Amino acid sequence: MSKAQFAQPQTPSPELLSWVASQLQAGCRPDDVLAAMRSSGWQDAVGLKALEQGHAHRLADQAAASADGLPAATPVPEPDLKASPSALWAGDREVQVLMSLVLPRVVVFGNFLSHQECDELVALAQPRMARSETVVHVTGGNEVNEARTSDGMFFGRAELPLCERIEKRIAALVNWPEVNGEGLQVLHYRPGAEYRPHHDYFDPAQPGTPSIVAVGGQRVGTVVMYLNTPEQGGGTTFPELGLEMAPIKGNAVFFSYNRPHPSTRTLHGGAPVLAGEKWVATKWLRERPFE
Ligand code: PD2
Ligand code: ZN
Repeated sequence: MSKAQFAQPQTPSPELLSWVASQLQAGCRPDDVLAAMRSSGWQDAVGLKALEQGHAHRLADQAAASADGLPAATPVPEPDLKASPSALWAGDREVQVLMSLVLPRVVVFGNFLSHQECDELVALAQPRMARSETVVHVTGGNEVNEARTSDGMFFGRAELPLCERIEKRIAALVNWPEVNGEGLQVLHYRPGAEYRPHHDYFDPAQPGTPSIVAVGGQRVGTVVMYLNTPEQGGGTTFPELGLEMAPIKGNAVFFSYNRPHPSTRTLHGGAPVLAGEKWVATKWLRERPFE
């Protein structure tokens, strides 16, 4: 390829615009954002255009949100996809970027966990499994619920070296402090079990929510990691997007939500397992340190 071809004018990609918007939302200085784009190979003219568009988008979003009475937007975890990489270094492992959607932000990662890590996590969780409970937003407590017919358990954050390793990997991959997260949750679905569509943030209209978010603030992102490959069914679905993630052992899906509101279009569920069984680990990321 000739030098002239390298010097072709670039246009900002959707991934670049999304990354710029997230950096501005997180309070980064425009000069620093521009420098980061330059070091990823983007021309300054493109970087400036992306900054301008990202800033305009953020102002429009803020204005629309306050006009509609929506909760304020908060910074969210964000993988660095500004140069559209096919793989990312997650601190101790290379992870593939298999699919990404900008709005809502959904990213599918391949090779996130090794098969050995998946098997170890299942073996460590198995003795502690109990029928899953969901948070009752009215009271802030937990109860068994027909919407979630899996069994589950929670590890404490960094409870075991394996948990800590996975938590560090997530933190590195989505650029979010390790302490701003709940411990890993492991879920086991038998044939017919499902997790009906829901949002992972806590509904601000429910009386129990202030006590739930008093420590750590709202949930702002989710990573669902597939610990096995069910024979049939068990995908993670986003009904508003017409999107279904195949549950493949070792892969993970990440999505974020910048305000606790359905406008984030992050309604998602675990489709019924039709044959075989399904194991997942979920990590919920919080606004602030969860401790
Ligand atoms: O197991 C899943 O696919 C799934 C789907 C929706 C898990 C969760 N939500 C969750 O743990 O929040
Ligand atoms: Zn969920």
